[in-house]
Amino acid sequence: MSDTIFPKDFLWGGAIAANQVEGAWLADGKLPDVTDTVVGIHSKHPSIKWNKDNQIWELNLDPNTVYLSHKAIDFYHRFDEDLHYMKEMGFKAFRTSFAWSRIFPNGDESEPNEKGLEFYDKVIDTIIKYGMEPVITLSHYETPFNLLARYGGWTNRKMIGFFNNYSKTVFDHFKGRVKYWMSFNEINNTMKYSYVAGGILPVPPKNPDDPLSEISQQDKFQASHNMFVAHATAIKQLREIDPQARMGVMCSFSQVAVYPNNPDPKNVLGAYQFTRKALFYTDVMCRGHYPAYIKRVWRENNSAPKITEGDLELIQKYTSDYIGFSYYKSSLYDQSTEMKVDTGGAVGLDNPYLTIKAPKPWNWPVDPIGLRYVLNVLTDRYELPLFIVENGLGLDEKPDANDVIHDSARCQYLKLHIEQIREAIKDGCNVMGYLWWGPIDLVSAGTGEMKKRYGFVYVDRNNDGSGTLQRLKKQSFDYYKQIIKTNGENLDYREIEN
Ligand code: BGP
Repeated sequence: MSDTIFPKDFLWGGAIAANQVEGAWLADGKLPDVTDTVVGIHSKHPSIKWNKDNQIWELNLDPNTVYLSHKAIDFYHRFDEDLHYMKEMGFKAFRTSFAWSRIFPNGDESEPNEKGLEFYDKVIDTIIKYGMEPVITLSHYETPFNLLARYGGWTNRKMIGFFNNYSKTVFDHFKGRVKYWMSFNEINNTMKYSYVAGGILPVPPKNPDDPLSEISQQDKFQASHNMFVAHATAIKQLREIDPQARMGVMCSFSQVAVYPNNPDPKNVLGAYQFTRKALFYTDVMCRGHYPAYIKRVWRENNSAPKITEGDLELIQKYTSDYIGFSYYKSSLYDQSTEMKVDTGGAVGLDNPYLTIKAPKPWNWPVDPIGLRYVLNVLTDRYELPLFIVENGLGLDEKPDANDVIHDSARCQYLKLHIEQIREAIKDGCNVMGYLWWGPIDLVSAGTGEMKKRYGFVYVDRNNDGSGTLQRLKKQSFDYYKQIIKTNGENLDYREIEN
């Protein structure tokens, strides 16, 4: 046992996203969103086709492809049972997203789909009934497809109005019930996953067979700018409608734990510049202005966004209340190798100092100290409350003959990361909470598969779409329960394994 470090009101819990769990992709008036058109956000060719006559994109599903997210784990019909598992573990907070296109199916309606609101009434009320604080993402890669198909998505300034009609509707509707909001999941992924995260699609396309290749740097900065304005406007709305509530930014900050490969100054500077690609987003959304370094990028690449009068004042005035972020892994930068990104952060060279074996086939390196590093960088730069809204380990696992799922690797991952959060709190970081990514198995965002399982609860569904959808607790279930019960004090998991 070590000292009690975690504050009494620390928000222990877990996080999921509508599109990765709900299924029921066309139920009760919902229409497709951008994620419904792909199998994983790494996909470069969405299932869509250009209709020249009507000048609009249409869905073009491949009958031989399994789009697992369309049915997902059927949370839409099983949310009570699933949330009950979270209650059993003692969760204090539960994060999910609203599927924007359940509430505004086409995205450009003026009135919401009542059935969509009714569904989230039930979900929110159940979360609260089970003693958890709801944490809601307004769009977790879930822009209504019609907004891309017809308007080109976030490069179009009209998107600000559509989004803020949606945000105002849900703020009014859930006032007093939802305290923690975030606007766009991993908004910094707009640069790399411009279609799914950035919600950008050229209309009309120059090359209808490969529209994503047409998205320019300027498009990405324009989409980001429009999202900044929409985020700031949402904060303004929230402060008027529900002053007790808080709006956070949400970024993928594994991309901040980027280490230089060696002391070569070019690598040190290069690694730092790489982290700024992610920090740029919080610089704008938390400090309230565009940082100087980005203006050089705009100048040299001719990629400056069009900024409308009043935008900068709005961004300056309405900054985020807290920083929500995901952290999965660190990466190693060397100027000789091109850095890539995936849903877990950045991908560079292998780091020989990381000794825990990265689970295959995904090979995401395990680096708990990287989390402490990120927490400290963010504290130094912003001095804002920090909310770890995603951290987790995906494993390919199956129940044994006795229906037991041995996941000590997950327990170890949890233990090591919580130890580092404890250190960061001692360092002086203001950490509000810790949400495990995927407390129940769900569809992977990156690859669209079921095989990459994050849950404390197993779901019987496979990559080919087969499975009974039956739920089963894994060994880590009791371990996380113990951690929460002791407020992060008892991290011993040997007993649980036996
Ligand atoms: C983050 C996303 C999540 C989630 C997680 C793990 O980028 O916000 O939606 O899925 O990554 O990634 P993956 O599902 O690809 O393993």
